[in-house]
Amino acid sequence: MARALDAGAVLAQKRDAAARAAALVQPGMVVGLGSGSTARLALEEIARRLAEGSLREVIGIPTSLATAELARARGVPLADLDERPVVDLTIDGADEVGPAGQLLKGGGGALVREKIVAAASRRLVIVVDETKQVDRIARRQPLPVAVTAFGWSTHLDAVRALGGDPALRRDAAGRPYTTDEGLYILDCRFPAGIAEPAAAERTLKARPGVVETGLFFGFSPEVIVGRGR
Ligand code: A5P
Repeated sequence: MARALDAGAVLAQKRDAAARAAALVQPGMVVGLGSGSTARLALEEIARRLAEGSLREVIGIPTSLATAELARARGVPLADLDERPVVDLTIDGADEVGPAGQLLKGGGGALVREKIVAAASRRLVIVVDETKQVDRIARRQPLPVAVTAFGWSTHLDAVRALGGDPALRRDAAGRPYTTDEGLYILDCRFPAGIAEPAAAERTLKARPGVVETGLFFGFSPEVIVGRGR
């Protein structure tokens, strides 16, 4: 189990992981730009290297509208997957890193685009602080499940049958939160984690209306755990 870290130490580790990942970006690469606070730090570092001239001709593939907006603000050239369907390297964060490179993602709501970009990537680099490491996936963070707004509540009993406690994600005004694709998210708590995540993924993905889950398997990610303090 990860030790508790104060906010300053967490930020220092995120910065370290982001900088080490950004250093992997080479001139001419198509780079998947992840979402969340750690991926944002990596994007800032890539933008800094482009601005100072130590990096050039990079094309970013953003995994969310928020990341696209930040990249544009920092002058990072962008394309979409229809223009550049093969991504050389994606740098993204994660909410949990479990055994054998299992990932839990989607705390920021970008799981659908993140998974599509990860699947299109030759290399997936995940940047985390040490608190994200778990011995069983979904033990600490709820599993986000992106579903169509139509019929969203039909999935609640299926999540409960898996041992989860689902809750519809809401925005600050109490309205259902919607993803960049206009989907709803069910945040599913599993008090003891998910013992058989691959089976849970199959069960959930088989349901009409379930678009994606935050379980990322089979991507062979290179996980960079930040160092410091
Ligand atoms: C976004 O939807 C998520 O998958 C993020 O990658 C994840 O929440 C990690 O975010 P932080 O780096 O902010 O912890």
